[in-house]
Amino acid sequence: MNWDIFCNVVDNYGDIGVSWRLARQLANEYGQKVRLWVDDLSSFCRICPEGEMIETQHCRGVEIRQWSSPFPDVLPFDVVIESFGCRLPESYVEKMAEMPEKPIWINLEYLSAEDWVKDVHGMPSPHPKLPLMKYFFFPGFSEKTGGLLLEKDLFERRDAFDRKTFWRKLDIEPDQRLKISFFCYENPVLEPLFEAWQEGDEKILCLIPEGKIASETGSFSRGNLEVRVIPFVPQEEFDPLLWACDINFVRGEDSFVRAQWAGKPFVWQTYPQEEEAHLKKLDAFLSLYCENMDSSVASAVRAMWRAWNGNGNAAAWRDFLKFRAELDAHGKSWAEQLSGNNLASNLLDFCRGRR
Ligand code: TRH
Repeated sequence: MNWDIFCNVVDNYGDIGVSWRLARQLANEYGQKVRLWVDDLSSFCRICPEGEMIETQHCRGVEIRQWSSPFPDVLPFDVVIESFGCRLPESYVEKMAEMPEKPIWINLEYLSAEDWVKDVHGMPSPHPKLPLMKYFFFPGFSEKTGGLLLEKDLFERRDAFDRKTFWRKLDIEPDQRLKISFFCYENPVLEPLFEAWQEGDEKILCLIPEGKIASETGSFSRGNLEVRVIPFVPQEEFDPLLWACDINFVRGEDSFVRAQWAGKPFVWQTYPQEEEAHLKKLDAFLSLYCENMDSSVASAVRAMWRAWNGNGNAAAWRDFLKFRAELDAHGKSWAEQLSGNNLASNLLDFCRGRR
């Protein structure tokens, strides 16, 4: 099939991160023809540096088109994905309605572990005026959802990964220090967390990818903590950083999923939303993730994650560290458990079944 994926970059890299990952996977693993429409090419170029600020280009087997206004006069493809409910151009929707065989229109939704997701995943919604049907496709953690984006060979590459070579390339000694990758939003408890680390018993190397937070903290050494700013890498090179580190701080949606595939202890900062909806998402995920954990480990994880997403708490950090070995083992089986529900292949089956 031919796929049009639309991406409206709201902020950060999550919208383009998910759209780009899906586009690459459909094209390169499933042999699909994919055209990705992006309204902000500069964010695209950040996660795919070979990209250029031009109207049409091809990168990694995907056609990238600038989503401009007025929208170009093109014929819609077999499957049309609007990622995260971005509104499609009116003229394009009208063309969809004129096609003899109507395209399959999918709204690829945000990821959430909340229970209601399984009830709405796959739901159809007829267009109020035109002869078109849109389907809601929800990624998620349970079997009744659309699953998660996972490349075929990811676990194989992860398990064959050579940490030492990775550290040397970054010009970092593969020493005994605890290595933490640190991808986060602005956070009032960041300073107290750094203070706890600098005064803690363990030597820590905290790696912050270039960006807003890194430009505020810069690189420094204080007590047992060294903070080092590292380059922002192309999307494919983000996984190895997570595999190499002992603990990963992640955020948003895509890096959150990647940390789970890495199978390491991790801490998630949710994307802040109105009326604290993000805290509901946090708790819903914690309920699933902690379900089969020993109760003391589960309490430590809950306390740490809530501290990082709210009030801060040095004791929570110390407890979290104590359970590293347990969390490592849990991370591996959690990744295994989730890996059976693959979003790209579910999406293909969903669309094939509707043609
Ligand atoms: O950038 P984000 O905060 O994106 C957010 C969320 O997706 C949120 O749900 C959404 O509503 C909002 O954007 C608009 O975090 P996320 O989702 O983890 O995306 C980051 C992407 O950046 C991910 O694909 C990994 C990639 N990345 C790199 O390619 N190189 C890097 O060096 C780093 C640190 C990240």
